[in-house]
Amino acid sequence: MIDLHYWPTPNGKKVTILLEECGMPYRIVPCAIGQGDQFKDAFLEISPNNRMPAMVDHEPADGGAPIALFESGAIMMYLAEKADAFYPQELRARHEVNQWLIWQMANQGPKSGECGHFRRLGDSQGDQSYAIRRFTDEVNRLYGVMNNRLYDRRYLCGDEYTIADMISYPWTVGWENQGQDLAEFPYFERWFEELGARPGVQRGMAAGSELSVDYSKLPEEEIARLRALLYNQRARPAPEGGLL
Ligand SMILES: N[C@@H](CCC(=O)N[C@@H](CS)C(=O)NCC(=O)O)C(=O)O
Repeated sequence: MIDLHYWPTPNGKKVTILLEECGMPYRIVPCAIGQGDQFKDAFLEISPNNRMPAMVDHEPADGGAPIALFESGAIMMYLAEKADAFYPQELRARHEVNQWLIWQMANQGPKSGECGHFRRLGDSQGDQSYAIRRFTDEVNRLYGVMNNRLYDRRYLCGDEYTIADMISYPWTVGWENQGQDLAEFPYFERWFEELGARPGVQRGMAAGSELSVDYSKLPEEEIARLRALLYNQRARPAPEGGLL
């Protein structure tokens, strides 16, 4: 059984899409990031970056001790390899998928996250217009990268639907809040509609939706509490007595 430490955000939904597409049994272990579960010692043991998703596979293929992983890209490569699905075996095809998966992890995910952060922030922390323009433009550039890629390919890596598509989808669902216009990206839109119609994608996107919180409806003091917890995080001190 797979334990998925999860909260229903785009980074979490990448993994539930894959699990649903593979029909792989899993258990959601809620990691309530608004309540600080990501800073608890037991969670940090499996995810030292204090971010979810994280995963524990209690039945790894080698029959050994459970395997714990953090970083959605690493989790997806692991699960797709285990299922032998959506991840081609052939050398060139596999590395093409790796390349686009890492593109997502290094570009589309972080830039979309910052875009959402600054667009939601408003003026409470001073003038954000440069940051909003910077990240809205970067996200626009990245939609363009996908649009050009999909101009003559059905999926990001060719004719086959792979984990590179699944990992890129959840961050695009909020295109409107990212200040984008899909009319600018017709080849991307064709892909977006096709993926959105897949039952596995729909189940993955809906996973854990009962946990969702509508932040826009929270009282001001609750929003201030969340900001104090989630924003401006700094290094956690290492314990005394380590290797020097
Ligand atoms: N690169 C990581 C990013 C994960 C990430 O940023 N997760 C967010 C939720 S989408 C989180 O756990 N935030 C907790 C926090 O900010 O303290 C991945 O793809 O797994």
